Order: sequence, then C-alpha cells, then structure tokens
Amino acid sequence: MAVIKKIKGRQFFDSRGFPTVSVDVELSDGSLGSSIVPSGASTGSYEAHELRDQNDLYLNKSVFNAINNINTKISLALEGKNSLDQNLIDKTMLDLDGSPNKKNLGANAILGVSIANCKAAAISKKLEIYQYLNTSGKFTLPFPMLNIINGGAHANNSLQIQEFMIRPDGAKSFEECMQMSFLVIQNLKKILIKSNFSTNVGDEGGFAPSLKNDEAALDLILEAIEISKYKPGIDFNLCLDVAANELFDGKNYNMNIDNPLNNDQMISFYENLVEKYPIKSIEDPIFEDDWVTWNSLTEKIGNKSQIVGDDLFVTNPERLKKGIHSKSANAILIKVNQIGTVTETLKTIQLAQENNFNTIISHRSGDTEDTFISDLAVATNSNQIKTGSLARSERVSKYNRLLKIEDKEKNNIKMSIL
Ligand code: 2PG
Ligand code: MG
Repeated sequence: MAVIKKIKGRQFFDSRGFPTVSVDVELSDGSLGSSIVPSGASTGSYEAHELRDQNDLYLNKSVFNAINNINTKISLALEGKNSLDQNLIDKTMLDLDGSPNKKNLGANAILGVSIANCKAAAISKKLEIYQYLNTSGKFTLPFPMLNIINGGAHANNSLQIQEFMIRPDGAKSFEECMQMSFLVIQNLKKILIKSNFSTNVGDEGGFAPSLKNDEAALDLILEAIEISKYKPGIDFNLCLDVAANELFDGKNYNMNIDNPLNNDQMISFYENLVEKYPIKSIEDPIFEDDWVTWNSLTEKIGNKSQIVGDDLFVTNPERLKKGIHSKSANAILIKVNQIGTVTETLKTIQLAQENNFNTIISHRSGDTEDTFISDLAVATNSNQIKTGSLARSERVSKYNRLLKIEDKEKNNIKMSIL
C-alpha cells in the first residue's frame, strides 16, 4: 500500500497569467504526482466553486485561501490515507468540504489534490496515467477538435461565436490528425495574411481576426481546407462552440448587434447553418437553463450534428441525468474543474457513455502545462478531445502527449469511432 506522506499546494500561474493552484502529492514509497489546475472565462453558473481571494495585489484573483486549505485541512485529513483508493481520497475531501458546490475548500483546491494524487498513484504502480485509470488495456485515441478561429469571450474581435473548430474525421491515426490540421492551419494563416487580417491568436491559440461576421469565419476555414487539398465534409468537418450564455440577454440572443434572435429564430439559424456548412458538432447552442429549446433543437438537427452540453451539464452527473431524461443533447463536454474531482469526472463520463452520449474531454480557456486530460481521454475511450489550436504550449502539450501515447502503444491503439 502506498499512503500519502505529504501534500504541498503552491500558487502558480495559468496561460492567461492569472494565479492558479498547483499541488504536489508525495507518497510513502517516494512517488510524486503534481498538478496545475485550469480555469475558464465563459463559465457556466452551475460549475463547482473556484475559490479566489479578495486581494488588491492580484486584483482579487489570487488563490492563497485555496492553497492554505490544501496545506492545512486537506493535508491533515489525507495524510496516511491509501493513495491507490482514489474514491476514498476524493470522498474524504467532499465530506470535509460539506457543501454541494465545493465552496468551502474550493473546487480548485480539491481538484488539484485529486489529480496530483491520481498521478502519484499511477507512478507508484509503475503505470502510465491512462493505464492506471483503465486496467482493461483497451484504449482508443480521441479525434481532436482544433479551435482555429477564436471569438466571443476568448478574443477581442468582432466574432460572436466563441470557437470555430476543425475535426479531421478522415484521419486514420492521431499523427495524421495533426499533420492534416497543421496544413489547414498554415494555409489559413496565409489566407489571413493575404487578405490583410491579423494573425494574432486568441486565448486558445486560434487566430482572432476581426471578420465581417461569423459566416465569414466558416468560409475562410472551408477555403483553407480546400487549398490544403482536403474535402470538407469528408476529410474535415466543422465544429462550433457558440457559448450561448454569453450572447443571451434574458430574452434574445445577440448573434450580431442588429440581429437579436428569439428561441425559434435560433433553431432556424442552426438548421440553416447545418444545411449550408459541414457542421457536425454544435456546443452550447442555447442558454444553460432553457432545457426545452435544447430539446427542440436536438430533435430537429441532432441526427445531423452532435449537440454538446457544456455550460448545460457542467460535467455534473445530476444535470446530465436531467439532460438524458429530457433528451436535451446527445453529447457532453467534460471539464475536470467544472466538477472538481477525478472520481466524479469518471462517474459522469461513464453515465454519458452508458446512455450513448459522446464524451468530449476539454481544456479550459485558461489552461496550463498539465496534460492530465490527454490521458483521461484515452483512459475513458472518449471519442473526442478539444484542446485549442496548434499554438501556445499549454494547448500543444496536450496534443504532444497524445502523440506520445500513440507511439508508445503502437499497434495496440486505434482511433475512436465517431
Ligand atoms: C468552453 C471553454 C473551453 P472556457 O466554453 O468550452 O473552450 O471555454 O474555459 O472559457 O469556459
Ligand atoms: Mg464551451
């Protein structure tokens, strides 16, 4: 048995330069696991609570209270406990916190410890993290959804839709996924330069040009796919994250300044969009509390496109159950910090897969060099991962980790089925 010997939390910084939680968990056999917690910008209201301090020096962003909780209360409760029992580790923290949304200890404190413990346990067992989390030995690689044009809350530009992604559905291996996407991204850059648009990138590494409107972004991406000699709809499909919470004013959706759309108009807007473009995935098309319109949309276009709940489900099994029951979507985005422990994340993924929902493992817009989510995608045989474009090391590191896993597993691993 490997027991927890020492837990040490520290304040680090994420990719936006905001403070975040980092944790080292050391075991009695010397194994050491470390984590750095990600953080969102377009957050759902039902996410677990991210604990931040009132502190002028860090503009109320510091996480010293969360760190203090790790180094005192959590350490005291977990030291001497069996690290290999992830359930026990996570449950002990949940009980210690005692609130429904982890507001007392902070979901950022709890998640940091949960992931660092999981990594330490894997090291202790001399296993890769994906092997430790799935002992069946049956693994698949996820298709990447690369966010190559950034808008909404992730970029300071004219685009309302937050993420314009490509998914290389024609690829036969993860390496080929990246090679194909590389070409499209480089060709997109050339087109932007030629048309005098900025090639600066947004928070997730995608370009952030100020284009005329959202459709112009889709047209540019199609052009880049074609110039790269790939076929839209076959080699590549398009995926969107509308992040509709950000566009909803309580009544209408501000899809552009002089065009507010009501619920019915939003449904028609998406019906047209999936007719016109090879869009195979739409995330958060509707506000997080409007289960009814989510259901109508899924009924109308769910057979043509994946309808993905992010802010709707917040990786929470209870919200997912409601969504399964009310047929509000057919896929779920999985973000570890929305729920706050490894155990609960695995439980949500399992529930989704048992009910034939696609699972898409996701980064946050404020992310870090921690590549845990790549292992999580492989361990859970999730068929998709979204972790930004091929730029910014906190994004690229996740893709590099998947390349490494593919290489290590060689003939033992295939791409998932979409
Ligand atoms: C999203 C995410 C990640 P954020 O909305 O899906 O792309 O963004 O982390 O800002 O919530
Ligand atoms: Mg989203």
